[in-house]
Amino acid sequence: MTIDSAEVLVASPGRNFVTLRITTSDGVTGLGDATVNGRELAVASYLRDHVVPLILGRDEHRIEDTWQYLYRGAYWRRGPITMAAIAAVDTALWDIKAKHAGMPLYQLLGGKSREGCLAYGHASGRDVPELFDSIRQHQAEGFRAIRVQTGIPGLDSVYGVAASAFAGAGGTARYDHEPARRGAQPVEERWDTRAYLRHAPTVFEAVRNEFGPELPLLHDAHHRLTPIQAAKLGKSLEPYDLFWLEDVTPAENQAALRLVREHTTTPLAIGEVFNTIWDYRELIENQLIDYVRSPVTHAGGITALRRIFDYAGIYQIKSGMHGPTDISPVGMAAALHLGIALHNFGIQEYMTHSPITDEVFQPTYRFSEGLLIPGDSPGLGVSYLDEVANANPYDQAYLPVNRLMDGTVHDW
Ligand code: CS2
Ligand code: MG
Repeated sequence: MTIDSAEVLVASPGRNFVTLRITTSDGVTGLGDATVNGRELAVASYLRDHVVPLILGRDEHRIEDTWQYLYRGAYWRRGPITMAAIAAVDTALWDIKAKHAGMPLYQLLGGKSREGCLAYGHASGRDVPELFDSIRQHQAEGFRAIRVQTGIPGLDSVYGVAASAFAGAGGTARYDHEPARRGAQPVEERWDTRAYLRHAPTVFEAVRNEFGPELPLLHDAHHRLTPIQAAKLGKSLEPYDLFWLEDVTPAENQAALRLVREHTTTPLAIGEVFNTIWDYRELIENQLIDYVRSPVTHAGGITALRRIFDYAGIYQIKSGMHGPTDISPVGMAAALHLGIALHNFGIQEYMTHSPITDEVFQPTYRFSEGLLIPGDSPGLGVSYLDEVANANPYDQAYLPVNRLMDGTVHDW
């Protein structure tokens, strides 16, 4: 059997997605997610113009060989666009192989290592009372671990907090935060690190007083602190026993985390913007992080991410796969099949997709009592309804750009 066709599907059911659909000569289809938020068309072109012509006619069973062919054969390696394109091909081929085998993908990956994948939800509020409402709402939905993000006095908008509540299921107010904004230009936000460092510990103190010591709490500093500021935040949050503190400082300079480690025992999660095992090498070998955040979609697919987790497992570092809405249900399904099979699974991020998104992708994974469980149908357990997708064409959207109060461009 060979790869007969490969379609690059770009649409915007709720938000923009890029999906690769491979069909084999015996009519089996496989799906892969290639969505890079705010740069979707770059991956679509990379796939359409440079990858699809190269994979047509190839043996769909040779996943590792195809991975190496696309990675080494490109000469120009790594980076978010290349690795998302390779991830889409890889994921689609694993979907096809599992369908050929007549089993859910996790069975091919070694079978279940647990009954389900512990998931964390996004609670947020412009202030503490709104945050408490959002935490209670997520607990009512079954979440057993909660990410906490709040507004900061003096700042109009910050990462992770919806500008306004909108009606969720059953009319309850929801504060989900979709970071990408439709438009020809990115919106600009202002940031004040000192205000944030003063405010964050007071929020976690309030949450612990209100919800007690057991509830696993996560927080995303979203790459905005210098190493010493990151050390200070980690230390100031220690009394509140966080499950993890995420992206506390930009990690291109992996050694920066040494300074953070010297000052705090707050567990650290990093990697959602990483694309290869090389981005992690120093962090993992020197025990500088506790959770690997890469999703299947951005780290070269199941073939490559499984390798990163096996490497991290040597250092007792666990998975914490990125799972916001800009990871499509195809990417989420792939994460769950890998996550349920993996030994060193830690936790899975779960930002629920909108109903129209789910209508297109028909995901068979389910959320039950705080756990995400992949479907049991052969393959990944996702589909792609063209007619619904095509009724929602791509619509340009960008992530915000961040500036300090003096106008200096800063990490968003
Ligand atoms: C975030 C994301 O979920 C997270 O941990 O860092 O929301 C991130 O901002 C978006 O995925 C960017 O596209
Ligand atoms: Mg994050």
